Amino acid sequence: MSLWYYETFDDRIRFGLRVEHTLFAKQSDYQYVEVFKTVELGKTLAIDGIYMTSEGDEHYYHEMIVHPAMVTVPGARRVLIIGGGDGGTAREVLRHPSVEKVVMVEIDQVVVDACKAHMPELGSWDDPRLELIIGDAIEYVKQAHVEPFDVIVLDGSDPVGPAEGLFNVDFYKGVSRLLRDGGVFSLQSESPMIQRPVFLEVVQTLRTIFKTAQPYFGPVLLYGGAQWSWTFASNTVDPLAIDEAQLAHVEDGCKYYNRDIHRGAFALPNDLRRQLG
Ligand code: SPD
Repeated sequence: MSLWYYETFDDRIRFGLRVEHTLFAKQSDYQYVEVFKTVELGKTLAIDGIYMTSEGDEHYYHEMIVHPAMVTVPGARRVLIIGGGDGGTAREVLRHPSVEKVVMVEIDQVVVDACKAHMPELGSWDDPRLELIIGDAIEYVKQAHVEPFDVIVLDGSDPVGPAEGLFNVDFYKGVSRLLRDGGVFSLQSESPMIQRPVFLEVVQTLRTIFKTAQPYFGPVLLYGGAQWSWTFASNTVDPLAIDEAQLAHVEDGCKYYNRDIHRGAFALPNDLRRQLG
């Protein structure tokens, strides 16, 4: 007998992985959290039927959501992570020695506990620079009175369930309020192939708030097997202006990201260029 786990995209596409066994499954106050072992990608986290991360390909996603922003802010010291409960984004941020403080606001303790227990290699949970706040990031960006951040990373799920409110103009305004001048906001912005309307909307909405919002692209097999996107938003920073010192600290330790990937990832295909105007 074989067991498969499928993510279904609006009843149009199904992406499946063969499962060896389940490690964890629990309904939290917010969502259904599962960790299971797949043949192709090893231990895998899914939430509400949506693949989140896997030990086999998490490096593509986490390196790409973090480093393009981090290497363009010389001496980035304070970083806010919204979501990111599996710990992979924080791990990549903490590889930058300039970082003194990472605040991570994740809504679901169950996700953190499941990943600590079953995918502990994803996180750098014991790093004293990491402050984990279990709470609602929507309220945090509205209300927090803290020193502004050099880099803010939004590592959320698709725009359904608790992540829905992370995809709108009010939320992005809150992020902009917490970002210092010269800071960068990076976020996952869905698949330009499978979820193009959402992708376009994210980029276009960000462009109403930030002077620059440039999508960039890379592979994440787990997300439907198609191309994935992240977006770099800032009022002052050019995404291609890499700070060599900042890059030097992390480039050799990455499995996917490097300076050539950085430059190439921002290339915009003609159809998207036309659609984004
Ligand atoms: N389609 C799923 C998108 C999920 C993006 N975030 C995943 C969390 C990895 N840290």
